[in-house]
Amino acid sequence: MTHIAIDIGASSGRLVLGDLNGDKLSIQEIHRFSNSFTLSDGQAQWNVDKLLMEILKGLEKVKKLGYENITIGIDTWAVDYVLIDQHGERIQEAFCYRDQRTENAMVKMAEHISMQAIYEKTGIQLQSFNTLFQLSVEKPALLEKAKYILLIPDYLAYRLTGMAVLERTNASTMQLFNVTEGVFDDELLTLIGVKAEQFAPFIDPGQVIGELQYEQFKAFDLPRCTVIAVASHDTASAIAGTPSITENWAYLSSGTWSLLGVEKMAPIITPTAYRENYTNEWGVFGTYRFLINIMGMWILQEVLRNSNENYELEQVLQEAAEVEPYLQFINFNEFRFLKPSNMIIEIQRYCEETMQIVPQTIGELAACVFSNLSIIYAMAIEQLQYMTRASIDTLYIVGGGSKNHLLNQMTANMSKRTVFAGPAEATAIGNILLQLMAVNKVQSLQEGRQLVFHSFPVQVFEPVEVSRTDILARFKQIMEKGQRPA
Ligand code: LFR
Repeated sequence: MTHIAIDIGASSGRLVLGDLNGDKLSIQEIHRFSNSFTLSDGQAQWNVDKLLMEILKGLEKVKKLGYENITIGIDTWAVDYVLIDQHGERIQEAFCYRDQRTENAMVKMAEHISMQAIYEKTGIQLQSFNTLFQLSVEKPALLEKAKYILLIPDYLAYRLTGMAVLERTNASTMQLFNVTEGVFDDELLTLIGVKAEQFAPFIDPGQVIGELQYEQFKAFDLPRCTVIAVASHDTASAIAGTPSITENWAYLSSGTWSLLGVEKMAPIITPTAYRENYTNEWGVFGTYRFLINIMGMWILQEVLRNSNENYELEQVLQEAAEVEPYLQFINFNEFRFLKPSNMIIEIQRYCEETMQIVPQTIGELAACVFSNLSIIYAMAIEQLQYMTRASIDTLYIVGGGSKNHLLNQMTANMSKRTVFAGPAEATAIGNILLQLMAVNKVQSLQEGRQLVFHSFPVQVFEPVEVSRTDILARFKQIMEKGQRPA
């Protein structure tokens, strides 16, 4: 039996084949495709039909390679959803969490319930794009028509199998559950005019969702395919696939977002966690991901896109390495960086407004992004240590961003911690691990992580002395003047 991870991020998707041979896991990318939200009438929406089509194309390639019998697991970003009517049809296109429709949703909801009360119930960070706030601005008539509200990976699994489920690691990001009891919060549901029955039944990672419905996809030459529930939230998969073999570790899942946190067996819901906006997302096997969302590689991706040049990462890193770092201090978690019309202009404007040197070249812009991300990461590690009252010695950076060796070194320096970087494909690997656990080829999360450590290269970055105190103080000065975060 062969296992295929279908891992779809905000900027690309891939089908990855996992092969367990003795005590080594190897992966092979079978199909890769681009993904992005599109603006139609100014609204940011996903093309979920294209995603389904790419999955089917990828599965055809799997069959062509001679694999007749497979399992698949699907993970994507969180919070976004599709409304399905009673005939199983989509009621409207899926909105992207970056769409501006939720810009004032938190302020509006605060007229009925305080943000702190929502946090205390759900343990989930307050982000204007969470499903709770997206549903609060949805047209009531559309919501009423919805038989099911399905998160994106659940929707894709539904299209493939006809089975509607609510996978648990992704479910908590909706901000509709009581974090400890794991049941819907009635007050929140009532506030947004949604009923608990409009969500499909829970499924845990490792359980079978269903078989692919071949009759519906006759035009495609597909293998026999069982769809398994994995950690369908990409961040949950990435953390499951983190090769953490030391004690006292934190993780940084570095993709479009940077998710920095620790794995806990219980949520941490304190005034500090609320103030600093740390979340307690449900992870695999009863774990909690206590983490903070940092704007991450999105900033670089947008800078590169707006530069209208086809830069390779290595070229950008080389140019950035030649520029003096820590020349500008920017809190990239401010709302203005969530979806500016032009990231380069937004960064330059910020620098002008705060009377800092304005970065111009791609090297200067990238150095500015990496400098500030390394500061934000270092500060988050200190906060985590304080809030968890546990020491953190090592940071595991996984995901595409772990290839950024310049930023890895800057992060080691600023945080004064050893950084282990890689694998870049931790999300797909975590997805495959859960499938291996479903078929009893791997027995525990710990065994899976050992397997990842021994199977994939992990690069070590040791900290080098920098004038850290001064840099941090200057960053904090800018933060105090700052605007509200996303
Ligand atoms: C990362 C991620 C984050 C989530 C954000 C929006 O891809 O899933 O965990 O906060 O996207 O869904």
